Amino acid sequence: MDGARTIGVILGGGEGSRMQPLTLERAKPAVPIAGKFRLVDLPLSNCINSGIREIYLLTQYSSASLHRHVQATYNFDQFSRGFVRLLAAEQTMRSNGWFQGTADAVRQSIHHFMRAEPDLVVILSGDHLYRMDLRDIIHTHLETGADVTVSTKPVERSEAGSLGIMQVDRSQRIVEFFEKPGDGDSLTQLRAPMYEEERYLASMGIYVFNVDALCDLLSDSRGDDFGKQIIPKAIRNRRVYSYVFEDYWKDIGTIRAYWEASLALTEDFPSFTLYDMNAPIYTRMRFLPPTKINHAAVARCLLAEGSIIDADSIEHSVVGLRAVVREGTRISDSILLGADYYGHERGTPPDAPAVGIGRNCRIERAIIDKNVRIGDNVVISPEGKDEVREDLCWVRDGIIVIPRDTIIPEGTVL
Ligand code: ADQ
Ligand code: ADP
Repeated sequence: MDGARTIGVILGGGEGSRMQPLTLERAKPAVPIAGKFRLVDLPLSNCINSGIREIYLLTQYSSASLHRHVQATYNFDQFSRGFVRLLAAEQTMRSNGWFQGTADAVRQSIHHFMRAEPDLVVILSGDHLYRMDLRDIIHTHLETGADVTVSTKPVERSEAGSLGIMQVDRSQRIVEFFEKPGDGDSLTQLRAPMYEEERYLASMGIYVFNVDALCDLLSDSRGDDFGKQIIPKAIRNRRVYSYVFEDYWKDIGTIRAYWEASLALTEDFPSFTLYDMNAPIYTRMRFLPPTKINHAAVARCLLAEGSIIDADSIEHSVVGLRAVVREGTRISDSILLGADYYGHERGTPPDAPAVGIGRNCRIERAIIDKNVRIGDNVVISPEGKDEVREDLCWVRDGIIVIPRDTIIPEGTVL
């Protein structure tokens, strides 16, 4: 890494409340994406493909599911010094045992990283869909002699209000930063000077810090968030530069963003490709059989392995691992997260439908979480519904979500 010893620190997620019910029983980084991966596989793969093999993953709560996934997937061979270490808030107990924000998460865990004696600390978010060669930002960081480099992306006005927006001088040094300025007039003054149309330079929440600068900025206990306090403070006292990233990048912190980004992967030529074998996305090896389509009209779909499909039609959808869809069922604009097993599991009521989706169902604009059992003739659609939070379904952002392990009896109309 240009001679600098670099570690990666992934912010594994706060409460994840905007992703509920998907995050009711699992940490946000463990949320499945693209049928077979988990969100955390993206920053982890970016680190590994960029030669960063000492990685810390900070989580608010140590979910068993995240542990299993990381331990089963990221085992480096004994001759490389690589590891992925999970650090959960409760292990570093402050008064209430929770990280107060992104910077506080790093502050409370920093003593673990310092043992690795890094020169540079790359801080990444756990809920972004993108592919980035981190060697490029590190190279820029070293070349400019920055204390901190913020990865930035030019965005339209419609997106700018909810991101950290900055102004740079000719040398790309950041001179002003406004965390989530909203839609007000202040935005007009922030237009990115080097872009012709109305575009703004947004922080991607990805930072490279010289280790001394990071320790110093976190040393007093003021400022629990990078965006709100630490980056503005760094701009006042330190050399902070922007590194512009022009490729695909999406923050997928809400149900809507998750649904849109997932379905965008089914386009003929998606903006984010899963097929770049120079920088593959790693995940757990499962040794599943191929997906079997007995009967179905399938178009614009991602199908993960181990599924059995007898449907009438599946369109513009993502079908996860071990999904079972039975005869006559029509699915569109939906994400099925699949299942951990086939058929009946011990402990489920004997008269409950088998795991998967029954016959002659209609499912649209839905996210069906794992191990859901849907009987025959069920209709699932968000059409005409406002926000709902019930046992059988949640409706958020115009999408209907069926929580994990839910049993939906035959004939139910949701
Ligand atoms: P947000 O994404 O809104 O803005 P934040 O909610 O602080 O910032 O989360 C950043 C990342 O850290 C996310 O992956 C989140 O899950 C994780 N995280 C949040 N709280 C955490 C905690 N207590 N412990 C561990 N992880 C936690 C930030 C920047 C903006 C920038 C956007 C780009 O502040 O300036 O524009 O990212 O997405
Ligand atoms: P999720 O994607 O919903 O977070 P989990 O990670 O909990 O799912 O489950 C993934 C895999 O781990 C499945 O194969 C499941 O059967 C298995 N599994 C679930 N609970 C346990 C457990 N307590 N011990 C061992 N394996 C488990």
